[in-house]
Amino acid sequence: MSLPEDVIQGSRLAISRLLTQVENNTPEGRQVLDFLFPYTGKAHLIGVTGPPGSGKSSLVNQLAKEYRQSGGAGGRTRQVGILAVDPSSPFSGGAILGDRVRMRDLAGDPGVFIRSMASRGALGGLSASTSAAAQVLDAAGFEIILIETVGAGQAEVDIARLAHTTLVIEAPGLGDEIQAIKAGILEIADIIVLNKSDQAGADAAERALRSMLELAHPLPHVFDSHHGTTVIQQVKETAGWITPIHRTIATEGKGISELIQWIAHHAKYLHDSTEWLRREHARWQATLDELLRESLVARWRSSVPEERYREIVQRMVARSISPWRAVDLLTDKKDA
Ligand SMILES: Nc1nc2c(ncn2[C@@H]2O[C@H](COP(=O)(O)OP(=O)(O)O)[C@@H](O)[C@H]2O)c(=O)[nH]1
Ligand SMILES: [Mg+2]
Repeated sequence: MSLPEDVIQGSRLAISRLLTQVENNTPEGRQVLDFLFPYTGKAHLIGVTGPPGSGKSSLVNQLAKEYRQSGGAGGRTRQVGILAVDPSSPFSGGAILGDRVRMRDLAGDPGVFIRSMASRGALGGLSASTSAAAQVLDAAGFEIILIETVGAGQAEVDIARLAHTTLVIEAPGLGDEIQAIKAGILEIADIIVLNKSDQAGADAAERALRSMLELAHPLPHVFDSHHGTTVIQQVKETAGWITPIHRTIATEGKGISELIQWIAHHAKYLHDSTEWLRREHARWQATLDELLRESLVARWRSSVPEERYREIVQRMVARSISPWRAVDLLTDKKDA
C-alpha cells in the first residue's frame, strides 16, 4: 500500500513518517496532503492555550483519557490526536519524570496519537505545519484533536483560527498574569477554564476573570451552578455563544467530564448556527493567503539576482531609498 492509504488506514508508522515530511515541508509531504484533503473535515479541533504552568498539558492528558474511556458526552469512545505546540510541554521530548508518569496513562493506547510540533522552522510556518499535521490526524480517523499551545501572543490567535473550539486555561497564583491577559485572549476563548481551583486564590482569580469578561462584553451574564462548580456565563454579543468560566483540578481529574460536556455543547452550537461554516471559511482563507504569500515570494525571489536584492537592501540601510521605494524597484524591475 502507498503512504496516503496507510495513513487513512491509521498506520501509526505511516502517520509518523508523513508528519515528519509535513514538518519539513517536503514536496512528497505536500503531495500526500493534497491526496488526503478530501478525507479531512471530520475532526473536532480543540485549541488549548494559556500561560505556562497553568496546567494545559495536565488537562490535555485528562481530556484524552476521558474521551477514550467514556467518549465524553456522546457516550462513544473516540480516537484522540494530540498536537503539542507548547515548547515547554512535557510532550516535547525533554520530559521530566513527573510528566512521564502523567503520560503513562495514554502511552500504549492505539487510539491516542501524540506529536509535538517543533517551534523552530520557518517564520510563521508553525501555524501552517500545525494545520497540516491536524489534517493528517483528521484523515487518519482521529475525531478529537487537541492542540496545546503556550499563550504567548500571535500563537494563540493563530491556533484559535485553526481550532473549532478554543479553551483558555488560567490558574490562580500566577501573580499579576491575570491582569496581563490581553483583551484578545478573551476574544478567542470559547470556554475559559480555571484550573488548579484547589489552590488558594481561586475565588479571586474567578472574580478577576469575570470582570475582564464583563469589560470585554458588557452584557448581562448568567450565574449557574453546575455539579457543585460555579459557572459564570457571559453573553457574547457577536457570536451568540455564552462563554463559561469552568473550574477544574486537572491533577485530580475533577471537572473534566463537565468540561467535555461544555466542549460538546460548543460543537453543537457551532453546527446549529452558521458559526462552524464561518470559521471554516475564515480558516481556509487564511491558509490560502499564507500559502499564496509563501509561494509568490519564493517564486519572485528565485527570479531576482541575489546581488540586485542585496544592493537594494544596502541602499535602504544607507537611507538612499525607502522600503516602499525598494518594493517598487524590485517588483517593477525598473532601473533606479
Ligand atoms: N495543585 C494543582 N496542580 C496542578 C493542577 N494541574 C496541573 N498542576 C501542576 O502544575 C504544573 C504544571 O502543569 P502542566 O500541565 O505542565 O502546565 P502547562 O505548562 O500549562 O502545560 C505541574 O506540576 C502539574 O502537576 C491542578 O489542578 N492543581
Ligand atoms: Mg504544557
